[in-house]
Amino acid sequence: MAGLSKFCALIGLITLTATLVNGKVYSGLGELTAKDVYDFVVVGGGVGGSVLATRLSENPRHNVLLVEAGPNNQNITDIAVPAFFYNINGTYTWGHVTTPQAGLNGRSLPYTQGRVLGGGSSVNGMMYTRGASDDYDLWGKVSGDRSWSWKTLYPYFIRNEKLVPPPGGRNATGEYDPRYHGHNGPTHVSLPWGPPIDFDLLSVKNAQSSKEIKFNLEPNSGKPEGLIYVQSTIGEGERWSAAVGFLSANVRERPNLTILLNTQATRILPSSKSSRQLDIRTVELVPNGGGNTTTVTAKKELILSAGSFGTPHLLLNSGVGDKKELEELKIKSILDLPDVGKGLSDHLTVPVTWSSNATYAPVDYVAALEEWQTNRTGPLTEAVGHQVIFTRIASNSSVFKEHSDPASGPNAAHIEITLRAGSPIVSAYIVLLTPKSRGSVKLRSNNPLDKPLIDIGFLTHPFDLLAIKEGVRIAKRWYAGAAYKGYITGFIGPDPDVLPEKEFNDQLKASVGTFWHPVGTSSISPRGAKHGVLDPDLKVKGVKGLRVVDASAIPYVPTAHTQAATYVLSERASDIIKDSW
Ligand SMILES: Cc1cc2nc3c(=O)[nH]c(=O)nc-3n(C[C@H](O)[C@H](O)[C@H](O)COP(=O)(O)OP(=O)(O)OC[C@H]3O[C@@H](n4cnc5c(N)ncnc54)[C@H](O)[C@@H]3O)c2cc1C
Ligand SMILES: *[C@@H]1O[C@H](CO)[C@@H](O)[C@H](O)[C@H]1NC(C)=O
Ligand SMILES: *[C@@H]1O[C@H](CO)[C@@H](O)[C@H](O)[C@H]1NC(C)=O
Ligand SMILES: *[C@@H]1O[C@H](CO)[C@@H](O)[C@H](O)[C@H]1NC(C)=O
Ligand SMILES: *[C@@H]1O[C@H](CO)[C@@H](O)[C@H](O)[C@H]1NC(C)=O
Ligand SMILES: *[C@@H]1O[C@H](CO)[C@@H](O)[C@H](O)[C@H]1NC(C)=O
Ligand SMILES: *[C@@H]1O[C@H](CO)[C@@H](O)[C@H](O)[C@H]1NC(C)=O
Ligand SMILES: *[C@@H]1O[C@H](CO)[C@@H](O)[C@H](O)[C@H]1NC(C)=O
Ligand SMILES: CC(=O)N[C@H]1CO[C@H](CO)[C@@H](O)[C@@H]1O
Repeated sequence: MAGLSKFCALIGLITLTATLVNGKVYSGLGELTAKDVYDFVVVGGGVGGSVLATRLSENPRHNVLLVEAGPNNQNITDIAVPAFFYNINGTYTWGHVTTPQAGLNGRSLPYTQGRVLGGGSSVNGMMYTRGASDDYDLWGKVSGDRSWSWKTLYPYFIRNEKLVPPPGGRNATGEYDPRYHGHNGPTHVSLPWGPPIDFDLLSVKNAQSSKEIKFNLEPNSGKPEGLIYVQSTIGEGERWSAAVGFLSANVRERPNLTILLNTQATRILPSSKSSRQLDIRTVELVPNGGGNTTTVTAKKELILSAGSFGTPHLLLNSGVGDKKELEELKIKSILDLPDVGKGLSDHLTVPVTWSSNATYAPVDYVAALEEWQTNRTGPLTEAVGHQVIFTRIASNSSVFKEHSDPASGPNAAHIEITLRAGSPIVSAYIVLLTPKSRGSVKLRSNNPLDKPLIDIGFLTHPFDLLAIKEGVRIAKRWYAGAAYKGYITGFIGPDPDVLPEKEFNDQLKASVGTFWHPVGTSSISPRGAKHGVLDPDLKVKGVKGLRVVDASAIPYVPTAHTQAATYVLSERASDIIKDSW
């Protein structure tokens, strides 16, 4: 409780009113003046928040404040260089660690989340995958509002994207289908700098003889199944985050947009007592590292875009959540919404390896960094391998005798397999795209500056272990293909068909990780439903003035990496909000 009393002692409320407007980037709360007044206040400058702040301030009548807990994203080499994705340190992340995982023999996992302008898109692996059309149609089904669907969101994918040539400008014809891409949007997407190497060509050859996995020219058509070339949010040889693409220099100069960095939102508060409906447009802010709090009230709407952990954390701290659970922590309930923080859905992954007979010259990092600095080309413009596989578990698999198929539909893959050349080891991540396990985000205490309790719930549903085993078997069959003869010399494992079951399961549980795709912690549900957190227009149920626009609104994790889904959700949300004012 020491933290709490310290926090309370620092509270000295300053309330901001009045009317002067000037677009700025403030590096701390001290620079915000009591004269500033905003129509919209957006909390969290990640994917959702960057899109919203930019789109809403396109209307010169709207004055927007974007609040971000972390620092600016600009001029940071570890962020800008795609290959340095693995180096990004705690300066730009939250340092979360999960609770001990019941499904993983009690192991806790470190859980990276961006804490910098651009949020996840400033620290992520940059893969650009929309997922299956069925994933988006499922949003419509579970929210009772068919205006969420692949068909209605498709124009937003196009509006969001600018397909650009690979770094260095090589011709990537034959690795994608330009018909499915946008060419004028803020988010740059490209094929890899390097042309297909021998390893990639072997994969294409293997797909020609595989009955199970065929080459698919375009993963982002809504039908991603097959062997595909990776597309990434990389432009001009640099990471193209939401902060780069949306919060560009021009946008930062808009008089109607203020970006407030290094400032954490701690609570949201009711704004008017006279309103019959609970009206929440006020946010309490604290400088990064502590200090006096300030409140800001949006004239029109407060929008939470703090991500799948940050958004439920903020709602719960404010008394919006399960009343009983909050009262146990001595937090006054202002709205009983039991599903806040529940329904967390994420992608688990397990690494497996093969021995290989190939030889590759290692990257010369000194030369590569010089090339990147001089020309924005070279191996450092790539973060992951050139190809992945999206595949389904066969419908006659024994897994489906015991469990119903969780896939959103026939276009959705159950398993992703990453492909990456290596010598003398070829490794792959097997990813379960359709988990049945669910986790939660809860509070550790009533101190809003304490980190939340993040329980990712991995392998708590028996389907997931069986399904990931099937994924390992699919990968084994793939590398046993004729094209790899003399290249792949053996499966190292862990092998579910060789190890005793318990031994395999224990090895798997010891190595399971996340692909960092949490969603569903403040999910949309039908208007009037008792379950869920948001109405289909992303308004918090029963509240006036408050919406959530980030990955936490997505009810089930798409069968893809989640930034593209978050981009389209936010693009459409910006139109919904603009149209309502
Ligand atoms: C390591 C990693 C690798 C990934 N790889 C990929 C990939 O290759 N491809 C892909 O498609 N997706 C990937 N993702 C996922 C993708 O980045 C996320 O789905 C996406 O960023 C979600 O957007 P969001 O707006 O919901 O949240 P975020 O982008 O996380 O933004 C939330 C923002 O809110 C801020 N915030 C939180 N709480 C507060 C608060 N109280 N006050 C003020 N600000 C706050 C945070 O600092 C952050 O900037 C990866 C994610 C990670 C972490
Ligand atoms: C980033 O670097 C460029 C070029 O050196 C400089 O013009 C710009 O002011 C820097 N921006 C920030 C935010 O430091
Ligand atoms: C993290 O990396 C940045 C450069 O990106 C560096 O300035 C900072 O000192 C590093 N912090 C730690 C704790 O290593
Ligand atoms: C790229 O290559 C394709 C065929 O490989 C060719 O048809 C096309 O003209 C090339 N494009 C450019 C811009 O050179
Ligand atoms: C906090 O507010 C108090 C009272 O207004 C003031 O004396 C103190 O200097 C402030 N502290 C900081 C860190 O600004
Ligand atoms: C940069 O590109 C130019 C032109 O292609 C080339 O001559 C030069 O060697 C490159 N520099 C580095 C450091 O790779
Ligand atoms: C599933 O069907 C395929 C043919 O479509 C067959 O090769 C395979 O053995 C079957 N698997 C099981 C578990 O029945
Ligand atoms: C490894 O490669 C060499 C040369 O390509 C080949 O002669 C040898 O048979 C390969 N070994 C295996 C185990 O496939
Ligand atoms: C609300 C507000 O401040 N609107 C201003 C936004 O910026 C334009 C110029 O781009 C001004 O004309 C508006 O007054």
